[in-house]
Amino acid sequence: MRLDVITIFPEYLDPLRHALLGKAIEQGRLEVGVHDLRAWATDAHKSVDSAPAGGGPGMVMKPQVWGPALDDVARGTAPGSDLVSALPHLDRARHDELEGVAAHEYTEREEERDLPLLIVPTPAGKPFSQEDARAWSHEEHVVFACGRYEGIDQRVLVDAQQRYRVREVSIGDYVLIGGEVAALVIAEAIVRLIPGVLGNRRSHEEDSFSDGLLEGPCYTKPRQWRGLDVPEILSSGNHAKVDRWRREQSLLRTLEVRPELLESAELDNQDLAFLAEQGWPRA
Ligand code: 6GU
Repeated sequence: MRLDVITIFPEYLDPLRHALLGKAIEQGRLEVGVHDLRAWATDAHKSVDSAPAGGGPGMVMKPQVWGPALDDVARGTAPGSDLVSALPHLDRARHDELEGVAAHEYTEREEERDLPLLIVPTPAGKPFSQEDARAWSHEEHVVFACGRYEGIDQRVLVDAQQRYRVREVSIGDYVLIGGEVAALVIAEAIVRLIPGVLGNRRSHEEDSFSDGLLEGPCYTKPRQWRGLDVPEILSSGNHAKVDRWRREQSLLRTLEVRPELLESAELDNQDLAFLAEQGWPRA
């Protein structure tokens, strides 16, 4: 996967090079480019924003700057692009040609294949979900457009929609200063699902949300710590009983903190019987 971010605060994206994402870059499974939007500003002051049409507080990011920035970055011809990996963009392997990466069906039209997915983090977007992360982990090229101030002139998005697949997404019901931190959140959620990036495949099959439930508690050695015991069942050696206990812990936790998730979770008769003992569903 190639991942590009356009921002007026490139240093904000430094964490992309670290830890999990840094490992994916080293493995050749990920290339990252961070681009300073000001490189596309044309006036002497390198301004990227101006007063909102119709008046009001704040500033709006200018279409004349964003338009060419997106076009260059989408095409892989961005000047001054801060390449984090040395792999050249144009003769890169498709992600499904990389070792250990399963091929997947391309459902997009032939001519759209090489067009990037454009993600625009905004509190006015659709809620970003684990399902989105799973789908987007199969993309070859993802571009994040990080807006600051009051936002980006809407015509940039309308224009981009004619060529790219544009997704305006929010990471939660609160307001951030700009899209940078949200881009980091979304990038991490996507990249960890690229085959081979997380060592243990089972560990994301068991993630919270993968089955629509929250994960229950986990324990390790020692068996007793500060007077607190690891639940006895976990030392029983009975895998079926351990699995059932974990499932019930997961159901209990979901019932306690996110009961609305139970409405759409996949529950079997055993789950329903257990939840009934807990008084769910209520009346
Ligand atoms: Cl994606 N961007 C900004 N600026 N604020 C947010 C957000 C995104 N999601 C929640 N708040």
